[in-house]
Amino acid sequence: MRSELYIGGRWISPIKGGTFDVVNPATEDVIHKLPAATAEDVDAAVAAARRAFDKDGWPKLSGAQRAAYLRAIADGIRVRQQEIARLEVIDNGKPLPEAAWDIANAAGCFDYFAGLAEQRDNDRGEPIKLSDARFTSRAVKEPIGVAGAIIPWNYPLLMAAWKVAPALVAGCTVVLKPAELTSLTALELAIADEAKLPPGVLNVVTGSGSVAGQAIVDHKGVDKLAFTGSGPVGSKIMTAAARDIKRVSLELGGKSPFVVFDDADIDEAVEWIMFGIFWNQGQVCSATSRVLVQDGIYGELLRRLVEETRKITIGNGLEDGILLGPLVSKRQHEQVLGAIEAARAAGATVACGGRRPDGFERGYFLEPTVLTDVPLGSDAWREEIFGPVLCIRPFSDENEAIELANESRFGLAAAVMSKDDVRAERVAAAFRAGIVWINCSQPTFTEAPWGGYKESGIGRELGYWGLENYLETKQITKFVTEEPWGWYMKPSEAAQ
Ligand code: TAP
Repeated sequence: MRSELYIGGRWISPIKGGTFDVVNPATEDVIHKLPAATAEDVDAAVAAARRAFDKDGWPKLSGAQRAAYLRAIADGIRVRQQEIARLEVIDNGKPLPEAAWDIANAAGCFDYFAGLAEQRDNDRGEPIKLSDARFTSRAVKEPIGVAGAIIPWNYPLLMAAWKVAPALVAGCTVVLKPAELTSLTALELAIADEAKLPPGVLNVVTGSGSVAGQAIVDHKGVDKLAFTGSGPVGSKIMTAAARDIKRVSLELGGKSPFVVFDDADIDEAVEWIMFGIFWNQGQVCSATSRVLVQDGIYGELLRRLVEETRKITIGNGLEDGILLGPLVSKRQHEQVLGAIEAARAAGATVACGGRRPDGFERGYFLEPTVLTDVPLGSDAWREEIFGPVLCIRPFSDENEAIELANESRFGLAAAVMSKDDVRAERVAAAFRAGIVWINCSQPTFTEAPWGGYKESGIGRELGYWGLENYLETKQITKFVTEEPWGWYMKPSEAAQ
């Protein structure tokens, strides 16, 4: 396990020398200590990133040259996939197969953006048809500059990859701050070192959001902020960015609906519903945590859902056959239990789960939970719980389902299940959400845009849209005629 900051291509101790504990959420043991960066360390990281961008030529490399570095990073991750996945488990708590999936996807993300880098070499800019034939014009894309990437704890390495890979391909340099709760694998991204990435192109600073994160947000040398996390911190970041007109992209939370019509296959629906809320212990921004089921199948579907939910194996993510690990931290565990209690007090019924499982005195474990009779005005129905807690209720017709689905300040994702494709497409079109799934929930592809409507964020990650997050648009206009310009207007022309 790494124990230093990665700045300017070197491993260094923080200037003021503080540390914070790394806790295994399955055992509550302190397993490591990491450096708590302060504003001085962030300053050094930004200076290194600025040098790499302004002087050392990272933005001037060809796409193919940058792609070679990204592919080397992807290979480096793959070579150590199992080892990194185990680090993710002891840091975040997720089951090992899920962690292995994340790490493979992180490597795939570097590969995918390497491909986009190569394609960009053929891009000479988009020609613009002007109304005046004496000029030609084209729009070219250029890197924004130094990107500050601030990421959460639910998909530690994968979230880092989603930001670092497109930023590097764009020609930006990066200062990355992982969440204090899960910094181990982000430091492993310094595989970049073995990939001979030029110094300063990627810098990783560990530390708290309020100190290290805030220092990145406030730093004049940072041109772009890319953030994933909670709405309140996203809002703070956007407010701070407004001071020096920093570019901002935000991927925030959600309370995503899953509408199941009564022509759906019940077993299939149950499987996707469970995947949509219990994967990663429900700590997923796009989790379909509000399920709406048409009344013809509501009773039977709920019965099957509770039956299957009770079968979920809970335990330390390193053990075989575990489907649900602990929540990430004591605070998160308390918050999710608190949200369940508040739901109960508001009138909801706990159909299953809702408490610490028997036999788990240590570790932040929680039973997968299904809540029914959740009042529409309650926090449980409206706010993100970010845990394995599902709210389910019946609906009678399509209009009611759409209305209930869209009645939210969030708009990250939404899902619909029906054998009637015309109806499913109609509902998909009616959803006010950035990611819509038909007959499934949660499949995520590096090639497709990811991001939310309304308070779920601004901008899109992944795909070409993710690359655009790190690009400025420049118009280059050329005067192409031999005719004199004649900047003065003749009185007769001015009158026209
Ligand atoms: P946040 O506080 O939003 O943390 C996300 C990242 O922002 C972390 O790296 C955090 O650092 C950093 N941060 C915090 N305050 C900052 C500041 N003032 N300036 C710059 N960076 C700052 O989320 P959380 O506390 O981990 O989780 C709280 C809730 O957010 C969760 O319960 C969940 O609802 C939501 N959440 C959503 C997502 C997604 S994917 N949308 C992901 C995680 C959490 P430290 O953590 O090191 O302090």
